[in-house]
Amino acid sequence: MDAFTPKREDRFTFGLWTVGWEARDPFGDASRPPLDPVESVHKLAELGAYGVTFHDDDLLAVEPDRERAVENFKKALADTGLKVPMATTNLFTHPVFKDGGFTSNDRDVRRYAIRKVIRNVDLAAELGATTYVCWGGREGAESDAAKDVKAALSRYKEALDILGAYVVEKGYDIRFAIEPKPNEPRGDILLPTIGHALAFINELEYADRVGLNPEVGHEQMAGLNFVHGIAQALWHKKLFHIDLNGQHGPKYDQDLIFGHGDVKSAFFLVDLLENGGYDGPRHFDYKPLRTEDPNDVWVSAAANMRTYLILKEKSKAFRADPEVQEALAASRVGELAEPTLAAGETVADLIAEDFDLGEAAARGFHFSRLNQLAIEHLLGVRG
Ligand SMILES: [Mn+2]
Repeated sequence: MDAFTPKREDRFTFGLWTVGWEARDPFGDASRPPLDPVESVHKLAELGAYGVTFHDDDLLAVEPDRERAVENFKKALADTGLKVPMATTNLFTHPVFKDGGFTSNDRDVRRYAIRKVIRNVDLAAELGATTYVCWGGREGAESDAAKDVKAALSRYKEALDILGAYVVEKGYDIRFAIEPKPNEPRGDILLPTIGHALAFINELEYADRVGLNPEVGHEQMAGLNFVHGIAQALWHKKLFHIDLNGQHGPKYDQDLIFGHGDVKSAFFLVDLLENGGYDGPRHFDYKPLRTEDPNDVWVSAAANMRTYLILKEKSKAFRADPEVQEALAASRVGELAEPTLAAGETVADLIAEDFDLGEAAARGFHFSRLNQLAIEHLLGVRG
């Protein structure tokens, strides 16, 4: 036990599919045996997690009978006190979804996909989940001739409108969260980034019930700044949930332990989540490396939470450092929060203003010093 030992109130959650990943990849078979969700619930509770999340199919890892699998899962939750804040649907593993779920060209498949979601939404509501994630991993194409993207977006909207109406009619306290991803498993996936998804949500019937579940690695696969994406999602009040993990730039989806990819981005992300108004669970969507044995899986799960808590401590020390506060002021970071026009000022006042262009252009912003202070906190030589 030390300062970085997770507690329930830290609200760390894990997908059953993370620790339960058997490590099958496109080039190799499983390197670990299936894991009983009951065991995952107990182990994660021991490690200090707050909750678990699941796809409908995750519950069937070792017990093919759905009713019995759900009973076993409920008992494990009751025995440990773990919560289920979020659930989601697997619309990607079964070959029937090879051209997508909500946006498959095959109308029968689209109808089946919506039924499959609804069945698990009922279970999610029963277990107390308030967020329902929609990751459209197979909603996409490899050929621009093969997909009418405008029609696909209409069908995507139709599915979310149907699901929105369903939860309203049932009186469920559930909001939907779209998870953007640029590619993999499809060559190109619809709603590839946070920005695309935010624009799409505006067109939905139940737009107030639909937000985002952005994932670190997914934005970084597109070469985008995840911290900026999260800040914009917060600005739109659409950060309903988050998937924390690690990624090394634009390549295949690595799903590394949180902080084991771009650690500087992870530092600023934790700083933003802790100070930027996000109050949802800190959810890890990572994959234990394929090289790891069943015991290593739990070492890797604990590493996610420990890294988050270390970065949270680093962020606090960074904010409290008088030299950082001075550097922030010298860089005019706080000045950006000040409206560009003063109260009562008019555009005419603005137009009439005298301005020394040369003097303003010569002012430095001193960002290098500020960034170095962040790096030094992160590297542990300050605070
Ligand atoms: Mn991922």
